[in-house]
Amino acid sequence: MNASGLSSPVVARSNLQPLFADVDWQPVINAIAAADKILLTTHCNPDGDGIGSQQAMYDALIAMGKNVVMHNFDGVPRIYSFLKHAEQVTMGAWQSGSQDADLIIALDCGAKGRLGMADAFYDGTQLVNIDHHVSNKYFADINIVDARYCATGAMVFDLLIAMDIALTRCSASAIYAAVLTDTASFRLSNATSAVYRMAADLIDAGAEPWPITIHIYESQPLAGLKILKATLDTLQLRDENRSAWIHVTSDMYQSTGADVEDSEGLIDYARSIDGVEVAVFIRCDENHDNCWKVSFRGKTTADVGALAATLGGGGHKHAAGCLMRGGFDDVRTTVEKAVSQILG
Ligand SMILES: [Mn+2]
Repeated sequence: MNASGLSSPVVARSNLQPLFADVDWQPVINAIAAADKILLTTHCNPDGDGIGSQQAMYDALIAMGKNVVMHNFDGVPRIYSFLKHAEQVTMGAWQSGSQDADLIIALDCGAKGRLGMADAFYDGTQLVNIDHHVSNKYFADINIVDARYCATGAMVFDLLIAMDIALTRCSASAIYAAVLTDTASFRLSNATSAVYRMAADLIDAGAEPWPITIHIYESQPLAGLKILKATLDTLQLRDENRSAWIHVTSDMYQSTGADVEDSEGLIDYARSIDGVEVAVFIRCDENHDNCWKVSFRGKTTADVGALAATLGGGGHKHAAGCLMRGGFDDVRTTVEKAVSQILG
């Protein structure tokens, strides 16, 4: 996709309908108007919604002539680096005083800790929280939290309309990427008719569905397929075939040349099996020995968020996780017991 150099509005603003006309964006609009320098950020281990929302906001704010910077603790995943302003994102831990923004806008982030910055980082800086997670902690000075939205990117769509900022090919593509990923390619129940209408507006503004899909879903490195193969070899079913288990050890990362990003989404294969209610993915923590990241996915009735909470983690009903320490066999046994209990 060639998104560069095309910033002229394609869709007349007056033609755009917000998804939800009752959201009061005025506090955010006022904060943006008053700010000299704005920092846009999203959660650790960012997904397409976090990155897409950030990219679209950046595009809109620089069009307004604002001084804007972007910083994510974990930067931008490779598959979203095609978005026009991705290279502007800085990454890593920032210490107190290392940013001089007077307004921070956190996008798609349910809790302050998930931004990955020390608390001192925010000293004296106004914080805005724009998010669609039902579990949002309302951690900011201004909180626009609305779980009716399928994606934070869809909230940015409505904010741009409220600010009377036209969509560009760049912002439309970024919002499309956000919505594409958070609706599982417009397949989840959050993909309402209004979301499809918004997608049509985005396409009219220059978002190209297939090139964007190629970047996000059809550009896997070979190592990604190798880790998929190795991981599927670990597949086991338990609990009368209602739980599916896969894992990745550090040896498997080394022998395939894959990294953590390559193993994102592998758990979906485990969940996809007919009759499986809970999928479990255990992978080594790349930074710590004897430390394991355990991900859970539920399909229908099982509440894996509650399950993860019993193991010291958390999340949503159908997607959750926890961090566990110890040898693989011990961790696995502990998790097996917890899963068997909720599948009772
Ligand atoms: Mn999201």
